[in-house]
Amino acid sequence: MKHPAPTHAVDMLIVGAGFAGLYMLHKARSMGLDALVLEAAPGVGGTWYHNRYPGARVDIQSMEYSFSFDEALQQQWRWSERYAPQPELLRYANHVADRFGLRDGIRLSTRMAGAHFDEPSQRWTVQAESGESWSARFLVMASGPLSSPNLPDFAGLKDFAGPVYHTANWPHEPVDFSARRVAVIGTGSSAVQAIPIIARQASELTVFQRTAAYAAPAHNGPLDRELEARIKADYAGFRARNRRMHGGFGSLLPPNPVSALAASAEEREAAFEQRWKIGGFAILGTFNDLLMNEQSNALVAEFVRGKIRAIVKHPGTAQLLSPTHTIGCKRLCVDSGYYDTFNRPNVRLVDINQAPIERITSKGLRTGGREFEFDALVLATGFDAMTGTMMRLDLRGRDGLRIQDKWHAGPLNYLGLGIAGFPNLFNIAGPGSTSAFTNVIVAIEHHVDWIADCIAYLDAHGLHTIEASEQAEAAWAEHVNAAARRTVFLSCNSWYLGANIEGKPCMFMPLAEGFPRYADHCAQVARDGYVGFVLQ
Ligand code: NA7
Repeated sequence: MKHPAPTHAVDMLIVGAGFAGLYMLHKARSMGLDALVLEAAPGVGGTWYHNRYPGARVDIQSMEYSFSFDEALQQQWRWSERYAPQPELLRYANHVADRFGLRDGIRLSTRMAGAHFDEPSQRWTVQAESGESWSARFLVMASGPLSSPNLPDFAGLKDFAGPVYHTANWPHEPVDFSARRVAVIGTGSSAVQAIPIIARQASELTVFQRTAAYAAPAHNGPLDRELEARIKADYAGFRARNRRMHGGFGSLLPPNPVSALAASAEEREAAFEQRWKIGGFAILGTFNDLLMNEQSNALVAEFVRGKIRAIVKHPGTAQLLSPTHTIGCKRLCVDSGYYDTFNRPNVRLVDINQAPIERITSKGLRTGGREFEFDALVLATGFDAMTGTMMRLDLRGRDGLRIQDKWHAGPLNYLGLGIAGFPNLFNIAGPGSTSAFTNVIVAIEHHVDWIADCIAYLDAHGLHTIEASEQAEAAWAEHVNAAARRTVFLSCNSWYLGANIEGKPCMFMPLAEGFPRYADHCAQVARDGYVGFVLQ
């Protein structure tokens, strides 16, 4: 990165105009700060701008996956479906940008290249790929935990003669798969949502599966207007109750506070069945230890495998679709007809676990010595999650410390919010916080409010910088690890661990202790004068 003198000075530079960046900008302005958002895309919305693949929708119910910071907004906005589809979420992000007059604080189509901390001025110099640069006292990374698509280095990918799509970078024009032979690589959440729709359009669909996915039915449909009215009668109370839930959502149906091992086989079956009918993540709250105890986990995993066997008619396909890892260890998918899609005559499933993809050819791909031909290829291969975006930047803290060196063994930080050596840099919903384990909008609002309080504290005490201490970071890394060890989350190769990306250090990144405990912890740190941080 070159070092021209910054052309503009702001109090706060925010990276990303997804939900986190929008709320951070609004909050910063309400504090009288001069803030600017840089957004690489030509529109706001972050995740919901890019992930336009067929069937893309949120897996937390719309009434919960929305901002709570403004009563009029939450009262007036009306969701159409139980789980909002991507276009509606994108409209919501745009509505928020307009409603709060945020557009003039957002530079679209402006990708950040890097940022260097300048010791003499104690400010960040932030550079865009365009060459423009800004000087900012605070740098807020609102770039999202799932924003760098994972494009595996398949041999021969460039040789493929047809179009190649990535679910996280989908074209803006509708893609018409009718009368086309389509291949999908990957069977995570994105694939599970897209496959039933692609299968209805395509003449032939081949799904290449490395790891079978657990999916619970969404039972999506029009939003229940009675439920909406009930929630809106006391939306603030509903939000507060959700914030006391482990994942920041689900207060309408709290987890059953008993162990699966304490119930009889009949009781368990009936309880699982009841929650399966409700749909979504409800099944994982049937008992209180399903994600903590492998024995209990095995019971619910087998219940879901039983559902797969009941839905999928061909026993060999049912077997291949039946996951063998712990359920919930990779994020549970929430589906609409995924398993049933494999009953269609135009859909086939190919195992690439035993025989990985050898190469992509001009006409298709080769695996296990077999050739498969198709006209279009969909990569549903996920993300370089939680750290991918920051690790691609030329981000340098004190003494030129590069983020790539700082995080070579994993994303060290304190509370997920601050990084030693990177003063006045805050990371929203990143590693070390409950992030992806939470209703992410709850996580975002919590982080933005915490950052705002922190800045107010600095100003009230005549301080200029805040920075995590290395001791606090080391203790926090152990805290995050210890929380993961109390769960089943270390038992599979998930993106939580970085295990989906070749060469990425394996370190459990999100904090699994639950949002309420984490929020209490952050509040305590603030009450104690930001203990664990160095303030100057
Ligand atoms: P995921 O959940 O990471 O799924 C990616 C899928 O792609 C998964 O089935 C992977 O198999 C597969 N994959 C990744 N790389 C390869 C290679 N090299 N070869 C074959 N298969 C591969 O991403 P999604 O976009 O579906 O969802 C991400 C999150 O977004 C989700 O958790 C929700 O929070 C929303 P693997 O399991 O690694 O064997």
